[in-house]
Amino acid sequence: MIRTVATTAYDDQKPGTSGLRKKVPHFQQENYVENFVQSIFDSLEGFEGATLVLGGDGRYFNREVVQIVLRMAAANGFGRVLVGRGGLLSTPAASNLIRSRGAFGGIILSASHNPGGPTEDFGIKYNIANGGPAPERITEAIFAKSRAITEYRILDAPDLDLDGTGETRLGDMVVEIVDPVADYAALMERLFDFEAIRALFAGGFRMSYDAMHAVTGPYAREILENRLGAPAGTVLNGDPLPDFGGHHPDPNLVHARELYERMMAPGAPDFGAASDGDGDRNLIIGRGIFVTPSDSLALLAANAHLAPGYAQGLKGIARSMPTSAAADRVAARLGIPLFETPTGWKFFGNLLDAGMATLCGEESAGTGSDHVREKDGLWAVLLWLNILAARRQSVREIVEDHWRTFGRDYYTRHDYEALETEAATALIDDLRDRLSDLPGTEVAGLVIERADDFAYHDPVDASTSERQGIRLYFTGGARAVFRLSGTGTAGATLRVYLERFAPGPDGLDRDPQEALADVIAAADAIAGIRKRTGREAPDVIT
Ligand code: VG1
Ligand code: CO
Repeated sequence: MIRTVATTAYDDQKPGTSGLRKKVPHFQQENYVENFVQSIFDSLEGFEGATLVLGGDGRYFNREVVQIVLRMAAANGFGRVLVGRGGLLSTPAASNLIRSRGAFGGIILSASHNPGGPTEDFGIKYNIANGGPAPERITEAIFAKSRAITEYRILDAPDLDLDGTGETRLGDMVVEIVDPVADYAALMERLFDFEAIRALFAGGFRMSYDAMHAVTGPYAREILENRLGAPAGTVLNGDPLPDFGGHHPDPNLVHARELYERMMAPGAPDFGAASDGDGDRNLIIGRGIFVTPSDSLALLAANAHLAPGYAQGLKGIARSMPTSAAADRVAARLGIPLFETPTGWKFFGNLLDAGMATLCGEESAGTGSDHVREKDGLWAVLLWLNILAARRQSVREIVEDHWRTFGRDYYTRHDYEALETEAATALIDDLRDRLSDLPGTEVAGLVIERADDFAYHDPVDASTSERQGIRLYFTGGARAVFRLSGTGTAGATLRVYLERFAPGPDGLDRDPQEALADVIAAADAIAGIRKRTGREAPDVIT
């Protein structure tokens, strides 16, 4: 029986950089999930009888919300829901399923790299038919609906058993439980030279892949160990856990510390990698060398032709604005366009759909291509493996060769987490107010040449997105960018992105913090970070 339930609107269901993210107890408020899911459906048209893809990263509350979404999808008229076994789907695997099965859209349950557990984070995101995150036009409509909602529709039915595969029915709707890994692994086999990678492993190449007790464990075991012949034990922390073992499933030098130390120790494996909670980010570490995500994007672009899926070359490269200019140099060399977009994968969708870009990347350890419409952690790891198999050089040799060819973009990001929202907002607002006065200012030995607040004009649909980050360009080519995170769930997080280009051939092997010391000092002096936040140092440096 379909029930229409009266409900009261919440005023805080505004999707951020990547969906709605809140603490679990917040989501557990009466009808909070139902309101948001109904608001998604109410923002869409024409899904009667159509297919919805559903899955999440397995974090605490995933299973309960899967059951709610299933009953609501049935009550709202979907014809079929494809759900990953156990309610699991990595974000890129969900994107692939939406595309390959011609679904109307998908609901992905994840708070990505944020911790999980009864008092930690949860998230809900809607993806459209191209497999990508809903564009701002839709997320704004969802928010508007959520503020005015008065009722939702749900089917009265017991919970479904999600732990087998196959079809069942929920009212008039078919629920198809699929193996979350199979289609995704098949897609990877089409893009990469699995023969060559198998030969690499057979020759004694050693790798450590840290799945961080998050969703990629089963994917990595199947692809790396079963299909590519990497020795058992290559995948570490491979069982998804609702609380990620109590850690942050965030593949950076702070939260993937163990992997980092393993890769820096004597006798380290040849290659280290990790992914995040929902499987869309990647961390790449060679023996004794960390590859910054911005460099990784540039390197992948310069070498992508070595993988069968990209042998035809790239149409263009897109990167988020705070990502370093390393990829720009590769685009220039290849004679292809480079697009600079706001932070968040939703801005790449139009470029990918229009065939204007093939590779995309963000400084936050996200890289991907036109094979899906999300960033894709394992995809990046496999492209690296394909390149290593083709070039038969170490990660260090490949990175240093890249720097010699293109120069090096020294890069770091400093995060100040859980700040008082008012102080953080004031810091940004104040910078914005001073933008026109800043050029010509000298600080920490650097002179500001240009300052602006990034606005993006989408070349495909002509939409505009403003206030996407304050940029300061210094004479000599250094840059500092300031923006507030749109994924946090506690207070505000200030991100400060710092970079400087070194053309080489000398000075290519400095420590980034040291190479950027004056830019860091200038950023602090101009924005008054320490003074305004009361913090002496960033919480996370990547
Ligand atoms: C962060 C990253 C951004 C990424 C987003 C979602 O956003 O900076 O590059 O696209 O997370 O990634 P923000 O607004 O906190 O800076 V994920 O892996 O959390 O879906
Ligand atoms: Co993620």
